[in-house]
Amino acid sequence: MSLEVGIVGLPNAGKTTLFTVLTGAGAQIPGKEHVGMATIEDDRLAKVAETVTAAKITPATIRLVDVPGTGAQLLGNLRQVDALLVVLDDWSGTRNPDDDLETLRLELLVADGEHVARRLERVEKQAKSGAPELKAEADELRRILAHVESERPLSEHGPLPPELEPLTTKPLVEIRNGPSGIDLQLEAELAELPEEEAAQFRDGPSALADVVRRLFEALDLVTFFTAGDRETRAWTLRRGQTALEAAESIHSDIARGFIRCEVIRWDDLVAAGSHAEAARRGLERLEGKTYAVEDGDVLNVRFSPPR
Ligand SMILES: Nc1nc2c(ncn2[C@@H]2O[C@H](COP(=O)(O)OP(=O)(O)O)[C@@H](O)[C@H]2O)c(=O)[nH]1
Ligand SMILES: [Mg+2]
Repeated sequence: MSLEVGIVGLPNAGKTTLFTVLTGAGAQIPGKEHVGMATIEDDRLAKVAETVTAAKITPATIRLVDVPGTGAQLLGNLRQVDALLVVLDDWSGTRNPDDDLETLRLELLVADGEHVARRLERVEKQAKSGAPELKAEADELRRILAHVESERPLSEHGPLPPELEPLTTKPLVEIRNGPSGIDLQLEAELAELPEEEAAQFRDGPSALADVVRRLFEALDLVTFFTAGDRETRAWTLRRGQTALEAAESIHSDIARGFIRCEVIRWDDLVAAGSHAEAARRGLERLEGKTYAVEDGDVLNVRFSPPR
C-alpha cells in the first residue's frame, strides 16, 4: 500500500495544476476528483541501481487525490488519506493565503463535526437498547463533538475511538502558490520541457522536490531500497517501522516466510561496487524482524518461499 495524500484548497488555488505536475496526468474532467500516482524522485536510487546493474528501476510513489472543492461531503473523500496538501492562492493577488488557510482549517473542523455527529446519532439510537457500553460511547462522542465545536482540531484531543476517521488529526503541509512559495504555473510549464532544459530555468532543485521533502517530514517517512539485478526499487515506510513491515510492503509471502534481513547502507553498497564486495568488507549485517528500518537502508529479505 503506498501512501495517500489529499490535495485541498479553495477553487482556483492551483490544486489541479499541482496534481497534474506531480502525476504527469493529462487533461482532467473539471469538477471531478482525481486520483493519480506521483513518483518520488530520489538521486540515491539510480546510483544503487547502477551498482547492481539493475535492468529495471522503480521509484517509490505516493497516491494523490485532487479534491475539487471544500464542502464537508467532498472533504469526506479524504478520510483514508495519510496527509493533506493545502494549496493556497498567493498568485492572483486577490486572496490572503493566511485567511484562506484559516478558512480551510474551519472547513475541516466542520467536516469532522458532521462526521462525529453522524456517528453519535447512530450510537444514540443503538444505545436505546440499554447497553451500557453504547451509552458510554455516546458520552464519549458527545465530548469529542464539543471539542470540535470549540474549533479545536482533533489532533489536540486524546485517544479517539478507532471507528472515527477524522480529518483534523492528519498532518497538513501548506503550499503557497505564488512568489512567496512555489510557482505552480511555472512548474506546469517546466514539466513540458526535457529535464535538462527545465533545470536551466530553476535556481536550485525543483520546487516540487521540496513539496515531497516536506511531506516526508510531516509523515516522518524513511526510504529504503531493494537492489536486485532484475529490479531495483525504492519504498517508503514510517520511521520506526520494522524489517518485517518492510517485507510486508514488498510481498506478503516474503513477510510470511521471513527468516533474516541483510542490511547495508546505500552509500556503502555504492562505494563497495557490488553486494559481494560489500559482504567481503563486512559492511552487510543481518537483522531480524524487529529491526527498525533506517532511511537509506538497502534490504534483502531472506525468506522461505511458501509451499
Ligand atoms: N498566473 C498563474 N495562474 C495560475 C497559477 N496557478 C493556477 N493558475 C490558474 O488558475 C486556474 C485554476 O487553477 P487550478 O489548478 O485548476 O485550480 P484548482 O481549482 O485549485 O484546481 C487555472 O486557469 C490556472 O492556470 C499560478 O501560479 N499563476
Ligand atoms: Mg481543480
